Amino acid sequence: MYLKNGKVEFKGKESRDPFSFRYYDKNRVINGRTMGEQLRFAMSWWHTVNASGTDMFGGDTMDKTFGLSGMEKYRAKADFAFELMQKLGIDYYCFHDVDVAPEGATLAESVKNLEEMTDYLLEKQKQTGIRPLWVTANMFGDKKFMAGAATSPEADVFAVAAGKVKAGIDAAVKLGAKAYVFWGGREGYDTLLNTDMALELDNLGRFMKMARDYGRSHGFDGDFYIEPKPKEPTKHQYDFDAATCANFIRVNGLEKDFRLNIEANHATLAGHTFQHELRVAAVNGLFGSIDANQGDPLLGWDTDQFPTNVYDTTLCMYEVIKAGGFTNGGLNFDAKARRQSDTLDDTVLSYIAGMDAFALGLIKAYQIIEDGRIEDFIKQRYASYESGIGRRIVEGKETLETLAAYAADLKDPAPVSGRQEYLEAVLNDILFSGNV
Ligand code: XLS
Ligand code: CA
Ligand code: CA
Repeated sequence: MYLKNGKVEFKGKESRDPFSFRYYDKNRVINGRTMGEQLRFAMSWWHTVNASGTDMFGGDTMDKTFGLSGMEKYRAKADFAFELMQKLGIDYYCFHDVDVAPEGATLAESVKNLEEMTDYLLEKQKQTGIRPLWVTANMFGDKKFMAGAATSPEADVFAVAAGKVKAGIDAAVKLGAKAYVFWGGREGYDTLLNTDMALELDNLGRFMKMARDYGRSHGFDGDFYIEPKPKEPTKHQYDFDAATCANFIRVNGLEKDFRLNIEANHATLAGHTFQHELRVAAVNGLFGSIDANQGDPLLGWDTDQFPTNVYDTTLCMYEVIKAGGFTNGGLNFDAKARRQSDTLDDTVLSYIAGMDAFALGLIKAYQIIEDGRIEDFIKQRYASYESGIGRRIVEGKETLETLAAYAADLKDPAPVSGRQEYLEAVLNDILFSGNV
């Protein structure tokens, strides 16, 4: 197995060594900061360390048990995870509570297992300098959460979920994570015939406020993220998309503490582009972190594939740069190797593909900005708001009456071409010519 023998090195774009980076050069400085600092790659524990190829029609194609069971198995998985991250030069990881430690029969037992395993993780962190990008709790897998966690009709389920989040925040503080994620697994509904939507939404708000209050009074100074997703597993998830989450955050007064974790595959499930969701987060002041993956437009469910589409990674990094870059967030590969890519070598190759696609995206995103044709076009397109009547509109100095008087004798204002095809050609030009 490759992993046993080598470390993945940057060898440049001429390299034909499949186990090398062709674009990701961790220490290369672009615009004043290294690629590593700007991309902040993270490994997703659930896919990389646990997912074993199961789908609706068949069982495992990969064995990730290391021939062990119980806590021993979880320690072996942690050893594997840290070895993989070191070989790839990845500095962060993301996990759900039950990814790293087995669930017990009661909340107390589960928390004990988690504490034991986070002791182990902390040791490995000290040896390697790797730490979590974010932590979360799985509140969707177990049967008790079949009707939701914070939005469950059962108050006892709400209480267990609260206990899991408390333990998750404690783990985040202990391991030095600067973010805690809420993906509303089953926080939604399948039919309104059995659902009190108003109570469920209020309870979800109450739950988030409890998490914030607990975190802020127990040493958690990072970000809370909500991760939008429109459907799957429920038919309608409350955190449908970035705009819906922005409204939820404001309605509940959480905007000081909460931001968004945007996942590419979830954006497309919502009928949006990845870039759209990132832009909505940014214009609302809620850009936080990214789950880096891609869906398959022909399949239409949450396939969580490794991101290899360079158009998407470029436009993503363009949005990240325009939003000021990551602070506590980063690029978490919420992605799994395909069922037929069933060897550990495939896992390594998948990460290389995703990391290189984002490195190239970062390089190309800066080239879009330096090239200037797209940016200048947009500036020019809105130039009428920089002086005269446009400027007065923007400054709030006009009213419907003053504008009606101004417009009364105007001839039909001439619309200006949006030049979409030209701009798409410019993007191609930047992507397929020039240096890397
Ligand atoms: C599922 C989500 C999940 C979150 C973390 O679709 O992507 O993996 O990222 O709970
Ligand atoms: Ca995700
Ligand atoms: Ca997903």
